[in-house]
Amino acid sequence: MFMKNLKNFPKNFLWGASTSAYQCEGATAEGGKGKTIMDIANHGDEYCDFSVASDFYHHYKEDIALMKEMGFKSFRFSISWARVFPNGDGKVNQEGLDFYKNVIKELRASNIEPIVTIFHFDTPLALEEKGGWSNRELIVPAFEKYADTLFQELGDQVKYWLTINEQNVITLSNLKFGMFSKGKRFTATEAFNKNHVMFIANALVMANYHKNYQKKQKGLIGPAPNVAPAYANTNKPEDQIAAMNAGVMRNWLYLDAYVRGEYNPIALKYFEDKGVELDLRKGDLEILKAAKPDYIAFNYYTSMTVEHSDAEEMNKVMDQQVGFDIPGMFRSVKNQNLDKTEYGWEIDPMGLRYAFREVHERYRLPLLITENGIGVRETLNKDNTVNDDYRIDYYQKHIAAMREAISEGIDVIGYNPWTAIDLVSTHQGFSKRYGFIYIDRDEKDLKEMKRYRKKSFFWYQEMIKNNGDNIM
Ligand code: BGP
Repeated sequence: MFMKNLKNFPKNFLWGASTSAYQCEGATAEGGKGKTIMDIANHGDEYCDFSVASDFYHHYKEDIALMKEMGFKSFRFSISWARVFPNGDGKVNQEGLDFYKNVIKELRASNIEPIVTIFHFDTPLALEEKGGWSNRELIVPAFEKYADTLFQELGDQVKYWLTINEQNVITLSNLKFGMFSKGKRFTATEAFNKNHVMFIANALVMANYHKNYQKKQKGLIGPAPNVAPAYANTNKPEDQIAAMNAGVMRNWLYLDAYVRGEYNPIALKYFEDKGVELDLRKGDLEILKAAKPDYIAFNYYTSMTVEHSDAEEMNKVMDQQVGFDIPGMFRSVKNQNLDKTEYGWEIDPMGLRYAFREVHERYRLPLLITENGIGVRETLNKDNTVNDDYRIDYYQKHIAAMREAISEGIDVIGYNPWTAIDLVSTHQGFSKRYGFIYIDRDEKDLKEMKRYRKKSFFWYQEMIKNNGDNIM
């Protein structure tokens, strides 16, 4: 876009795409799977639930064949905790484990590197009913055991592990919408203590992998937050401080704990001022310090633009994914310089380069994109395809920005946008489509669930064939 002398993408760059279990698998009551909080989520009559989704559970071979045809080098997907441990704890469900073994076998046979997320939003219901991430004594050992089982059973075939998807979005949603708790909003003390429990669980799992598996299995492990750069709305100094605050509360609080094993001091000051009582126990900081990720995976959709605010109440902006303002620290506003998707998410390819630079400056670890994409209402045209030129344009610009970051010397190891196949959006049903592959179903009418290649399918295929050399 703006740069001379672009570097090429590395030779073994992981070009692929992403999904998550509850959004694509369906078969929620098959194969011995237990219920998760997503199985009882209800986002209104207008939208479908997650019970059938893209029926990946029954179509995985066909879907992986299409990924192979596109030339994927990697595929990032998540394991449903309740498929492996129906109650979240207790006895392993062999049938559930076998499903993932088969998926991984199919990927390996297609020369596609599996990138596996251990936890992507879908807490087993049996654990949630006993407090979920608020019940540290219950959930931390259960999560450790679940992850350890995956390392033991799948670790010889998996080289890229991701611990927790978007812990920052979970925490900020708990504060603002209660997205993962049937609309129950948590107090700041509750939300940040759940978050702390996740930090501990994440660190213990990473440390276990490093100590007991890494040498033999030669894999890497890291977290997968959602990173959004924060811009100040004006050059007023107080807006610049607000942007720094937003960066901390949206990104660095989480990454500082994962990578440096410490709480960000600005976040601690906020906790103090707001009366957030963190249940920090003896030995916790040692646990955090003892674990350091091998790489940082992050999801990037958009940036945020903010200004100073003394407000006590949450900003009511809901048409923007990143309207996660924190009263007293920053307030999100619209960025007049950016276009938006039809769902109101600002499109900011240069923000991706900005995010790469910030994360690289702070942590100096290899970086992997695990989500990036555009959600659009789409229909199949008469030729059985979708002319999704907007998606091609979106990816073209984001990949160009990533190439610029690589040219600036940043170690980026792969790009796995959202998503390979159409699937159910986290809270806006099946009509919000993100895939390279169209799945012919409506919100309620499942039709035959046939798969069709969108125009972007062929564009991505060509791009991967050229290893991104044609993107600038
Ligand atoms: C991320 C989640 C994904 C996915 C994506 C798109 O936050 O990790 O699971 O849902 O956003 O969001 P949505 O489905 O709301 O459009």
